[in-house]
Amino acid sequence: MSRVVLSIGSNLGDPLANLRSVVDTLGERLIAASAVYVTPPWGGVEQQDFLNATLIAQDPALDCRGWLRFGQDLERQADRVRDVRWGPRSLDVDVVDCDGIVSADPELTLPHPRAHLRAFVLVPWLEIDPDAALTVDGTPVPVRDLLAALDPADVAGVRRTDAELVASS
Ligand code: A4P
Ligand code: MG
Repeated sequence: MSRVVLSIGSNLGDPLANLRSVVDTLGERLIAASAVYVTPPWGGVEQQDFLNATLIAQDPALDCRGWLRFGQDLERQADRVRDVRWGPRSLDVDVVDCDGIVSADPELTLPHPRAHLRAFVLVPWLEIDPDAALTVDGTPVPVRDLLAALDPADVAGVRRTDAELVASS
């Protein structure tokens, strides 16, 4: 059993459909999905804006490595090509946090080593979990404090859209 926070992003192909593919595959395992946000590219590569969202999910049959593979399978299904680091992609699924585990394993670093620097992860996460905390340098820090420490221009650049990931019933 594990509870995971996933950050999903896309800026190639049909970005909204690519994000929805993750939610559709999660099905009943989805606990919460943020709104969809338009976000300027992070990391210095000139490219189109991204659509990003943050999800919380739970699966009795998956451990944290299982969640990494889950994300990688979906990236493959979205025909993701790995060429430029931090470059354009049809789908990126990052494991932000898994059961609060801390690990420096390069194959699955937990929490995600850059999540605390990224408004496009933290803003949607705070929307679905106002009490969320992330371990940074060994200390759990409220996500709202991490956001307050970021450049306000970066935070303001993360803009909520009306798009829904989960079909409203
Ligand atoms: N890996 C280690 N830890 C993790 C983790 N917690 N979650 C390993 C996911 N993967 C993890 O990833 C490279 C390796 O990281 C994998 O082998 C995996 O085992 P990758 O997906 O092949 O390569 P990448 O995604 O191009 O590299 P990287 O460094 O993971 O990039 P990021 O950090 O995912 O950043 N700007 C906006 N606005 N929105 C975005 O979504 N995304 C990126 C990608 C850059 N800029 C962005 C966005
Ligand atoms: Mg990635």
